[in-house]
Amino acid sequence: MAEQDIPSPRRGRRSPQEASVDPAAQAMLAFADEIGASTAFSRADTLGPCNIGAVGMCCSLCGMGPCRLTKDGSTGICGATIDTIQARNFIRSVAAGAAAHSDHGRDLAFTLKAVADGEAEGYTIRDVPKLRVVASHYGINVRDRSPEEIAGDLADLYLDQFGRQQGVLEPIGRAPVKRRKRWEELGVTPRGIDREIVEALHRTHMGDDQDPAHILHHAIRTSLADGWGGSMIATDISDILFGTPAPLLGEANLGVLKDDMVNVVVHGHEPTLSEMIVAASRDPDIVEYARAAGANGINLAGICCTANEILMRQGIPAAGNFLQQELAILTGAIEAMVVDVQCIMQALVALAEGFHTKIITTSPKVKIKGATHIEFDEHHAVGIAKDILRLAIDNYRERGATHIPDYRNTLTPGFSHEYINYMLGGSYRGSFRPLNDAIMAGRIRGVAAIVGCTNPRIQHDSMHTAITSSLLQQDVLVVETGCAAIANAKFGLLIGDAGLDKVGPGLREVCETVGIPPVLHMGSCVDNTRILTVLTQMVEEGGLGDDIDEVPAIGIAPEWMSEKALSIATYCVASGAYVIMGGSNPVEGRQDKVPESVLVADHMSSGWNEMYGGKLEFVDDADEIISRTINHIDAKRATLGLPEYNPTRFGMSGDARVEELEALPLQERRSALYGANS
Ligand code: NFS
Ligand code: SF4
Repeated sequence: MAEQDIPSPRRGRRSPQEASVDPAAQAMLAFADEIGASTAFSRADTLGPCNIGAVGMCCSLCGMGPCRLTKDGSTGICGATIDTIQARNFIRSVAAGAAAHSDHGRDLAFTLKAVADGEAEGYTIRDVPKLRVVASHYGINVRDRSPEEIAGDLADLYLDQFGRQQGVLEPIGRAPVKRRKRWEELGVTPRGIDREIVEALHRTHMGDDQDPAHILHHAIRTSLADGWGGSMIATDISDILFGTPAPLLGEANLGVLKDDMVNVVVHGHEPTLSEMIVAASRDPDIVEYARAAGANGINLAGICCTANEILMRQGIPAAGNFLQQELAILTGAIEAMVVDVQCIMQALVALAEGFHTKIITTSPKVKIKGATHIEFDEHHAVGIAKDILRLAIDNYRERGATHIPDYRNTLTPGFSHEYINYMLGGSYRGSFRPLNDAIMAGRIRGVAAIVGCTNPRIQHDSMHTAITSSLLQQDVLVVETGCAAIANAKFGLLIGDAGLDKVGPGLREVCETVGIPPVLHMGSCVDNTRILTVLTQMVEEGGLGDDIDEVPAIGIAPEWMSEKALSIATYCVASGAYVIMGGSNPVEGRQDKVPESVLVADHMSSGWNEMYGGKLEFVDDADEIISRTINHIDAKRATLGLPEYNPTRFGMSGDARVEELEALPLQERRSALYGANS
């Protein structure tokens, strides 16, 4: 068919199958075409990325520009070189990402403080043991004191981390000793969270820091203030207030929406509001109010990291990841989409106008023109949550036809580092020993953290699922957070033994013995700090080196899009990890004929590798990511003197052998078990 003959909505556009590998998303994209609705997918098709900006060859930091450095040797009006521009753009992204995570941590610290002071109705300290463990890290007296007293001190200490001017950020003390020493020697130990972020902005104002390596050095420090600062604070306090996750049963994908119920989708990041909405949705008065409106009750579901927060603590289903926020609206089944901060598309409001769905913004920091704003305040959370639900219920009668795609899968999320420790050894001898032993013996080849977003420029979920499946077959244990975890949950890789036939024999044996899925869902994106903690505990357990950069582990964000992902990547590198980002490469642009040019991409890979034992690379091909991952893991094994990975060494897993035997006729089974003469 000639281009001009293709019916207009499809011209120059990917088919639903090309746009996503998720059948639910495909169904909704087909429906979007049918009704002529625009989505991020269709907009990505019609609006190609700027080929200058995408590769970091454009600066817009002052009014003399924007300057496009497309010619070899060209500079900005001020003389800024391409390397300076790339380093400046990069650190600005890291600063924005670190700010987003850390401001989320700050708000949780304020909530903890309000709870300690008895000023936050509805909230309690649900995990007192964790509160005591965390407070003890910082030398806060936990003996003979009430949880509220301890929480008050911890909240003060955490709030103090943001405005600190000097010294060392306190949570840094939780990193391995060798790592902390290295940071100190290199001068990247963060002082105060806000200070590092502000300094990143100051340094990149027109006419400041113009040495690319020097700028990138501060990018490391800024990111550390996120990973070992703001994000870690967010994870700690979320666990203390809402409970440390442990495995439970959940569901993921758009099929969790219900035709006969009031569907309320919570989308964004902070658990403070979503936890209250969960509680309010179980309130008998609210349930009765929903029934009076003719519905069979209230059905809550999450999108993005809010989904992860309430999925792993409350078992509330996830309707989808980042790219499914618009697709959820298209079902016509959502009475209210309640959003707080981060990863919320402005397009939701215009899209929702075609349906009855109300978009409700709740954060004092985030308003969207045309949305309903009901401001959240942790001092009156219960009442606000109920108001929001009543509004949703009142909207139920406005609902028209629905198109809920019947796809969902079960998963077992909730693998906090505390739970991993417990599951490997039980209450009395909880430890990482069995994990370390399995890696040392080669049953588990290594560990990969697959994290981050989905991005409409990449076939939705395709890289996440392809890389995860391949690594599992090669006996790599996979831990996941964020939208990556939701992606693989939808494909059934996060549930008990369902996916074990697709897993290598050594890893399968470990999963069967311990009773875990081969992919461990560790939470939201701020919870990537749980991965830092696991790596630290693996190092402290012994046998895998004495610093994080020696562990056969890797971090991968195959479909990244947000600046938070760049901050996470940078703090993981600074902590000693090899990190591969799929998709677009913001430091790709080069001027090959500039001899003195310090190429930013090279600095992030070989330069940082020398300094931190970790490196950052952008690779857009799934097979290439897989082969670099395996090579890296095997090289780390070799350096540690561990036996070379051999998939046949341990034979089949016990369960796989049983299955094989059961398939044999009785006589053959006997001889296989007891020898030919039996
Ligand atoms: Ni992470 Fe969570 Fe998803 Fe990306 Fe956005 S939801 S904080 S940034 S898109 S993984
Ligand atoms: Fe151009 Fe320099 Fe201004 Fe950037 S800072 S826009 S390179 S003049």
